[in-house]
Amino acid sequence: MTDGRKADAQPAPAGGWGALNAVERHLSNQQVLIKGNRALLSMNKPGGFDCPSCAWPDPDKPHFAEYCENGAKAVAWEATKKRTGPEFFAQHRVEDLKAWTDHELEAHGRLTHPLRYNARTDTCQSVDWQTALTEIGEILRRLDPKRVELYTSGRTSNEAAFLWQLYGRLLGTNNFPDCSDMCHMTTTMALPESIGVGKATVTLEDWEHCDALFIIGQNPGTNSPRMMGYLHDMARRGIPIVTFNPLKERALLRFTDPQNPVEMLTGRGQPISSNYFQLRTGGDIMAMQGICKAVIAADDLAKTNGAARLLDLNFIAEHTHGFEAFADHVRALTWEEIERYTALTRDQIQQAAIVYMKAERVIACWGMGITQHKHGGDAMHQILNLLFLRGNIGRLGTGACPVRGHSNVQGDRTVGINKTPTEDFLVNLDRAFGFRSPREHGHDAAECCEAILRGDVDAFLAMGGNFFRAIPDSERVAKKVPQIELTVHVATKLNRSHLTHGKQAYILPALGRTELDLQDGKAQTITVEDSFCVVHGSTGRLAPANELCRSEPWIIANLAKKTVADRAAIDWDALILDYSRIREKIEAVFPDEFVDFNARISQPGGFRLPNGASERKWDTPTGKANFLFDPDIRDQDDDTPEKPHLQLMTIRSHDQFNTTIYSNNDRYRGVSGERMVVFMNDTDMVEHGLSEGSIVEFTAATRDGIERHAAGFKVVAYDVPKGCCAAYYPETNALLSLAHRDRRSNTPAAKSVPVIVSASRAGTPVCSKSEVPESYPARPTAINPVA
Ligand SMILES: Nc1nc2c(c(=O)[nH]1)N[C@H]1C(S)=C(S)[C@@H](COP(=O)(O)OP(=O)(O)OC[C@H]3O[C@@H](n4cnc5c(=O)[nH]c(N)nc54)[C@H](O)[C@@H]3O)O[C@H]1N2
Ligand SMILES: Nc1nc2c(c(=O)[nH]1)N[C@H]1C(S)=C(S)[C@@H](COP(=O)(O)OP(=O)(O)OC[C@H]3O[C@@H](n4cnc5c(=O)[nH]c(N)nc54)[C@H](O)[C@@H]3O)O[C@H]1N2
Ligand SMILES: [Mo]
Repeated sequence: MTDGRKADAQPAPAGGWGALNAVERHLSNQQVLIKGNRALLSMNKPGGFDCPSCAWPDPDKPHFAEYCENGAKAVAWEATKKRTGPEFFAQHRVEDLKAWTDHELEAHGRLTHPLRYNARTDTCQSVDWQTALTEIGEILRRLDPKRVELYTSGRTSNEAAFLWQLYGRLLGTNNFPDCSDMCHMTTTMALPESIGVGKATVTLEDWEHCDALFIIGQNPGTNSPRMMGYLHDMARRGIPIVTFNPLKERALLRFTDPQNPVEMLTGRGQPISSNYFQLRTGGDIMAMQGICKAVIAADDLAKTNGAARLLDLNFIAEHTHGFEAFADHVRALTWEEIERYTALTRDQIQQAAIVYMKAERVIACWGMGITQHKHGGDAMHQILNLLFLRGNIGRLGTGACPVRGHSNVQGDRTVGINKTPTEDFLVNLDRAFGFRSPREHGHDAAECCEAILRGDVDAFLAMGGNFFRAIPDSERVAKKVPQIELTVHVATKLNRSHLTHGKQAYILPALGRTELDLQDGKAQTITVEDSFCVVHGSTGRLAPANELCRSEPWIIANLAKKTVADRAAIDWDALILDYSRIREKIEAVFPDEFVDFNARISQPGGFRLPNGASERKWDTPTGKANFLFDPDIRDQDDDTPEKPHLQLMTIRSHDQFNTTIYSNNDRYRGVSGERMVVFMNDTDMVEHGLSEGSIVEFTAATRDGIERHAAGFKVVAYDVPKGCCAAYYPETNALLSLAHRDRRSNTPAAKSVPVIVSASRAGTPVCSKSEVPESYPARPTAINPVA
């Protein structure tokens, strides 16, 4: 059921007792109360393990309990006592398991044995490691490497990712689809056009010194909850926090710090955003340009009046390129069009501009609300333009702050998971390992899906993740997977991608980050890179889920021995007996970034990778920071704000980590016990003849001749701008067209899926397996299954 989910003026604060209670509940649901609590205390500390949840950085001096509610859920989920072993698979045919929900599949527990699919019985059966790896190796040796895809999800460590890319290149391919291709790839591609690097320019020290913060299209209360500690502290110090988000996200309105006794006792919480601008989805380009227009107008006036200037003229002159053209562009925009595109008023934009102009040191953060749009990169450029106006980059307390998702998604890229590797990198790799890497560019996630649809993929190998569930057009792609010769998934928990299998299929059980990884009797340390480019070590402590679980580096090395042993003289055993040898190789391939790698990971807090823009060194073709804009693009998705359809944002609930669904609740949005909901604006509901609780279906309004449908969503009245609505991912992924994506990076435009919403027709099945239910089931089993 749902409760007062309409975000009113005084919503209950996020965090607080609700968060603490949730931690205990999730630990006890997984039967790991004592073990889990102890594990949590060593999380994000020197000598402990890195939180497997998000990529928010660890402070040099961690708190006693340096974890958050959602980090605790991630640990409990991994440390669970529940198991999914061979007996389970003997009892359940794969076809039957497809009817289980995402939650049910993973909640059954940790995978314990290597498994091989048996087509005759339609079950997965236990197989010993050497047999599995030998068979996989033999199949791969027969295949054309250009038709092999190696997927990486962002929990994979630097060490494993480095071996994974090495293995792929020894096989002969650069096909490295990666979860970041659906995430911050927009940032990786667009940010360097502005400033020469594709990563955050800020450090935690900058966070401590900034005096105004802009949060654009990001929901930290759920997705990077440790960021809330900083927001809470800033808000208490009176530092303005300006939020742009179509949804009123509760933690950005008011938050109770669980470590603050007074707030915990009074239950009042701290207001977080000083200004909350509920813009239309896709309206960020014009919102940012509107603020720039107001700042430039104020500066023009100051110049006329001989008053103190508002722009940082020195920075603009010395460090930037293209200012005049940009200034002329925003001067020429009319307020009428800015209001129309953003659904904000001129006055609201002026308020944001005033906050910006009053501040000496500004940081701007963004997340999926910016990156997952057709013109996401163009929106990002406008955020950077705003920062440039007053020199808010490369100076203490200022900078660009994309907040990445998975805990090591950034590191995986840094160490070579890249479909378009540079020649310099390949030369170093070839020299370090004595072979010649393929030069032909490979596939990203979208291109991998297209290749599957064309029938051009013979093997799909996944290092973690839930690819066939997380991708756009998930149903269309999944239908083609059975034609693939070989699918292999290295995983901790069973998910829908494993059931979406090729002709020959294997599931290989991996150790999680929290677990002790013993090689040659010695505990191994892996490394990760956080969102602020800091690399540090992580050493698992918990007892492995099963003695047959293997570390990702072990699995890759042993697979390599069975597949590519003859292609280069690499002592794979030596590399995995001591991971510091893998790091020596990483250093050899990336001598500038990883100098003294092994020595530096033992220093508290790790070390920061070089970042030119944070020192005002601009590695761009102009040698400057570039003011970029495209005069023809005013909206992140289409050319006009008046659309015949609704723009659907596909978002995360508070109780999920991507496709991992911890529960069907979304505490901060007042939803409990269900995920098949759509958040709609009152006026849109009336115009569609709908009311609270109506059951609706979506038809994608993409004009590519392909029909895309999803049914069985219950309408929830919500404070969201007219024309926009929201529903959860991955239940909506079948609606996304593969072609609807950021034009630079191919990142799916998951935050603005054009949809037509209609009441479920009588007799139309809500889901493929059941009739329209009287009251909506708490377990929406088999709704919109992938295969
Ligand atoms: N607990 C938990 N933590 C996570 C994850 C998780 O699923 N659960 N996922 C991890 C991953 S991989 C990632 S990438 C991050 C994702 O973290 P976020 O970047 O926070 O991702 P989302 O929740 O998908 O969307 C962010 C916000 O964008 C807003 N939004 C939608 N469209 C627009 C728009 O057009 N403009 C603006 N300004 N805002 C818009 C939405 O209302 C939402 O609040 O979190 C990571 N951390
Ligand atoms: N519509 C829509 N689609 C989206 C998004 C959206 O906002 N809207 N967001 C996109 C984003 S930002 C991302 S990052 C992708 C996420 O896509 P993925 O990274 O592919 O998906 P996850 O759900 O994070 O993967 C969960 C699985 O990872 C496995 N796993 C967990 N820990 C480990 C480990 O330590 N080792 C190994 N080997 N396996 C492990 C478990 O089996 C688990 O089932 O989805 C994208 N898809
Ligand atoms: Mo992500």
